[in-house]
Amino acid sequence: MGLHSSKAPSEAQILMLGLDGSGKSTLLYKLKYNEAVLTVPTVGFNVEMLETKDKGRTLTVWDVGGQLQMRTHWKHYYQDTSGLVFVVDSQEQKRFPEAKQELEQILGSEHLKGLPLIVLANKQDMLGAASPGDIEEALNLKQICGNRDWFIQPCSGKTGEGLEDCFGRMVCFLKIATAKGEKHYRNKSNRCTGTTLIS
Ligand SMILES: Nc1nc2c(ncn2[C@@H]2O[C@H](COP(=O)(O)OP(=O)(O)OP(=O)(O)O)[C@@H](O)[C@H]2O)c(=O)[nH]1
Ligand SMILES: [Mg+2]
Repeated sequence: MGLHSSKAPSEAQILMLGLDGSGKSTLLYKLKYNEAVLTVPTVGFNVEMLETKDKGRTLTVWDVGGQLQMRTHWKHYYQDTSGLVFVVDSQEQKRFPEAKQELEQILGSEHLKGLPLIVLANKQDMLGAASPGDIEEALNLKQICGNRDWFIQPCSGKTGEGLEDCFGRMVCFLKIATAKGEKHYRNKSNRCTGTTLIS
């Protein structure tokens, strides 16, 4: 689903990417079922529909495997995406350069130009987890995000903390884009406080 229509879409596709082991599947199932699911590395994708408390609006979240051999397939999921979530393992600081490189490549895609981005600083429950500020700097977010709406959200797929805020904020970003009737919009991040909860 694109964002060209002036009518608010009731369903939007969200693409969730990130390095292998960053916690994408864990947080998706925590959010959807409020359960700690024992995950295995995703070969292919998982997809779940999340209902929001916003007049029947739903988000279809695609969680695509992040192993090296899976990353070449990421581009096949770009086409109908309305918003991006990029998950970072906050504890694995030695992989921040790799995460930065992958995110930079994703954001360079023409299909994803101008789409809102939320970076999830996951595994905040772990000792030694980098702060969102440190991750923002390590990934050089201000520069690589350009004019798109973006936000970095601390969270834990284990405890569930921060997950509803993330997708609530995404709903808000999508509404702003729809209201404007355009795919490219800028500097409105401060209007989204992430209060729309996912049920
Ligand atoms: N402590 C802690 N562990 C987490 C958290 N999120 C995920 N994990 C663990 O991290 C490991 C990898 O999680 P996955 O959800 O499989 O990671 P993924 O990003 O889906 O990995 P791929 O499918 O290979 O791309 C698992 O052992 C999870 O239990 C978290 O917030 N805190
Ligand atoms: Mg997975």
